[in-house]
Amino acid sequence: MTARSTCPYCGVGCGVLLRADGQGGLDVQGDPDHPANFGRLCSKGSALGETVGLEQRLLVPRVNGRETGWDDALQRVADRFAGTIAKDGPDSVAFYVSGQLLTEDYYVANKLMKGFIGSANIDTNSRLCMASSVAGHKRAFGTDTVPGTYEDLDAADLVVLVGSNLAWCHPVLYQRLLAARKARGTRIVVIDPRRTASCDGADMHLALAPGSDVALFNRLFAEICERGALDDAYLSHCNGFDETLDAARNDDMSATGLSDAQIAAFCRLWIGTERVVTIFSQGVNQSTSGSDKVNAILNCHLATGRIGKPGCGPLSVTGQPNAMGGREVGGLANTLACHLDLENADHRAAVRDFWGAPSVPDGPGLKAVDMFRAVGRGRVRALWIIHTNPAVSMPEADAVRDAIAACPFTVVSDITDRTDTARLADVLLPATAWAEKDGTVTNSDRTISRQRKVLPAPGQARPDWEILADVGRRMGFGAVFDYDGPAAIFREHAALSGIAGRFGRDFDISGLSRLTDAAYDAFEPRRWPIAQGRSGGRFFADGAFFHPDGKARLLPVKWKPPAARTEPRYPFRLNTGRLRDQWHTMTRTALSPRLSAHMAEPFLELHPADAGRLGIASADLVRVTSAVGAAILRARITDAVRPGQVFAPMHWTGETAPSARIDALVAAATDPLSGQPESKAGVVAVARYAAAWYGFAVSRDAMTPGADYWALARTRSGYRAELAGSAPVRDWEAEARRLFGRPNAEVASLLDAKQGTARIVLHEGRVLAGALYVSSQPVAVKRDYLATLPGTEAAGAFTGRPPADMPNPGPVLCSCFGIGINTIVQAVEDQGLMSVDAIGAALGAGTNCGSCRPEIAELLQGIRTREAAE
Ligand SMILES: Nc1nc2c(c(=O)[nH]1)N[C@H]1C(S)=C(S)[C@@H](COP(=O)(O)OP(=O)(O)OC[C@H]3O[C@@H](n4cnc5c(=O)[nH]c(N)nc54)[C@H](O)[C@@H]3O)O[C@H]1N2
Ligand SMILES: Nc1nc2c(c(=O)[nH]1)N[C@H]1C(S)=C(S)[C@@H](COP(=O)(O)OP(=O)(O)OC[C@H]3O[C@@H](n4cnc5c(=O)[nH]c(N)nc54)[C@H](O)[C@@H]3O)O[C@H]1N2
Ligand code: SF4
Ligand SMILES: [Mo]
Repeated sequence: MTARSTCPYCGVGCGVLLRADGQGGLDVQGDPDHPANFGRLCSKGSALGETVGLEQRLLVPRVNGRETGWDDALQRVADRFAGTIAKDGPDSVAFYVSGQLLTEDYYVANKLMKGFIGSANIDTNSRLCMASSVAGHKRAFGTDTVPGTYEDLDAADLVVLVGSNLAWCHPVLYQRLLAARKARGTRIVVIDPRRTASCDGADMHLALAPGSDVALFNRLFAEICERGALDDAYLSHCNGFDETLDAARNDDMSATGLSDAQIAAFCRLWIGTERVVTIFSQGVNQSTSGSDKVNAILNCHLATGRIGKPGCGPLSVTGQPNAMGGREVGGLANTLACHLDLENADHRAAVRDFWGAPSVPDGPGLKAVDMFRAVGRGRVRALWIIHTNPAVSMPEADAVRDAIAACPFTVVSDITDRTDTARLADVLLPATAWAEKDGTVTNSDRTISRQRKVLPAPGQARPDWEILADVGRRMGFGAVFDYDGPAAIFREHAALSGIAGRFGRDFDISGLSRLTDAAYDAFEPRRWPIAQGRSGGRFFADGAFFHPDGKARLLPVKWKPPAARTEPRYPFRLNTGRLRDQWHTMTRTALSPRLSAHMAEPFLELHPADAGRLGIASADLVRVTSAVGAAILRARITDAVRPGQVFAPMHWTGETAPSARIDALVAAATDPLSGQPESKAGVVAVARYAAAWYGFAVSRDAMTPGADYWALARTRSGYRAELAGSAPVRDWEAEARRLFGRPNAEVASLLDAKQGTARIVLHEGRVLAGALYVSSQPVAVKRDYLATLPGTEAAGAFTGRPPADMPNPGPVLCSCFGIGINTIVQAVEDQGLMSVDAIGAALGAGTNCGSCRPEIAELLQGIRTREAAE
């Protein structure tokens, strides 16, 4: 049987067709009828089937590391929370939750904390993600409303990506944009300090100075006025024009570091194109001027009336699959429920009465950064972390890790015990994973879709909503947490939104408040609002806004630099972000050999001029330090970053590369309005890491590296690891036996103490169990070939190279079909292929999800340039 469900990764919210094979396996295809993707999936969605295995799953509740039953575990949670509240008041406890929770889970968590515990100390990883967009939307529109839809991308003539690497982070939307470009010549502008895969299809890339977006959009605003491009009729629906123009004219566009000609060209294009969509994401939100950046963008759309009409508007793309749903239920510490306001006494009273709750807090609770600081200071003494991994993903991650460890009582709900956060839990609760539970999510364009259960709950795992409701009942809050399933929770949420609708709020899905269980099961994707008299569509074409006077607000904003200044001690600006084939802290994507092949190791991108000056060569390791922490990463020398700027991915953790936890380096400076941390503009020092030795290992089974630097990745035949250390190792054979956990395997080794090289191959029977290659320089072996050998009888392990007659595909570029760079280069040279499409036709590469097409294009460009030079 095939079930229609939703991909559990990014906020595009692609529909998937799931078929369980009855043996724990899952076949995953794109849903041709889902309006977000029409059948397309990216590399991560396509590889979902590789991530549903149970080997790393948490299956039984644990208290202080010992397995126990649900009754014991949840009674302890309830008693400890109740006891702490009785002694120190409701604000001595906190929940830290996630934009990956389903709406039903999120609703129950918010109701429990804000309605019944009586504190607003519930915050979410959306604080690190969407908080600045929420704040910016509310300031401009009066509510947190995303005006447009995905269809606008099909109808736009210009799409501007601001701080968004859409090609890697919302790949299916990016493919949709490229399709529109092919059909109607849509122009694309990328505004990002760094050259990304999204620049490949772009007409213009503005590599502005980090944090300077406000100055650029202020210039655009001033130009809009000077060139007479204002929409005067629409402006009658907006307040604040004069102050905004004044601020825009007086801002300093030189802060952008862009030339006058570049800025003029951008303004000409934007102003001259009526149908313009401005997509923004973390390069905007994760900044100490994040909210101002959002408003600077919204100002330009409002002043031109380019909002709410087909093909125009600002579009904040959400990161997580239910980041939008979390905003709807009011899961942030400063929001209520259904887009109602915590500060509004009428709103509070209405929600309190609806819930039958004793009281609702009248002010905001602790936002994420402050929450973990309060934990560290002992002010929050019972903490429940659900569906997120803050010991890795919060800024000042070492301090956050220490605070969680020191908290008198920490509960963690996760699907695995192998996370930096789960390892710190006093009570660890096994949750069902996405394919094992029912509920709803809302994507970036307000479309609500069902997630459907197709696999049985493994072990004792339970859905998050059920765990939360059980604790609510055990804390004595009774029948209001007696739900017989997610449909009942959804109906309650929809009914509450009807009250919000009566207060004139945007989020109203009261049309679903009487959905039967059967209708909930059969629910088709639908965009909100869903209420009498209002259904789906866009907001604001009519000029009706949600401030008390019904008007929008233009906000005077002024550029300000990032909180940390570069200085002689910390001369580099550290930018961080995402890779195409990993999801956040890798608890799911790192299980997939296909996805792990794309970039198997954490790295730091730095400019060739900086590398030269610091004596850093390609493949060296570098030590990166900031005022709050340190990391060791592989150097990737590239002119994709500007001199003085470095970039590192956020994904690696204590489980996969403990010295590469990038948030250990990031200081917790926050936007004063939104509380969102500046994750993209820290300052650091970079130096060559003086390794005494470098190692590369492949293994059939998991390895336990203990080196100063290590990074572990999955392969089809087992695992691979990069290693390095600053202290010499005396006995490499003993080290290899320990690494591979095989004290009795047969060992063949080739050691050269003078050269500092070692090759050690372990066999069991005739089968290769593991091989370790050591050198005083970065190890030069054919990694992709060696990674195929464990578990086979192949003899090539000792030389580190494939036999001459064996093809070596090289590093994987197309994850969907596992096609390596060498295969593509060979085909280009042998068959004279001249385009990405021709390569696709010949090899299949790039024809499934399309996520690798920008990289294929870059490779092709490289080959052509090389040929031209020869
Ligand atoms: N593959 C993959 N996709 C994902 C995720 C994932 O983990 N992996 N996570 C999802 C989530 S939760 C999120 S929030 C989204 C994030 O999606 P994006 O926001 O697109 O991703 P990031 O890589 O975090 O950052 C985007 C870009 O901001 C740029 N940037 C840095 N500083 C500035 C600046 O001052 N101004 C401007 N204009 N740009 C700047 C960075 O160079 C980077 O290229 O991705 C979602 N999709
Ligand atoms: N430096 C830097 N730091 C960043 C960012 C950045 O760009 N740069 N981006 C920030 C952003 S935008 C985000 S969204 C965060 C993301 O950061 P996190 O939310 O910390 O990262 P995830 O790996 O998505 O964590 C999800 C956890 O939930 C678990 N899980 C999976 N399914 C379930 C389930 O059904 N139930 C439960 N209970 N648990 C489950 C997973 O195993 C995993 O441990 O990182 C932020 N941190
Ligand atoms: S774009 Fe990829 S990760 Fe995002 S929802 Fe679609 S398939 Fe999933
Ligand atoms: Mo995010």
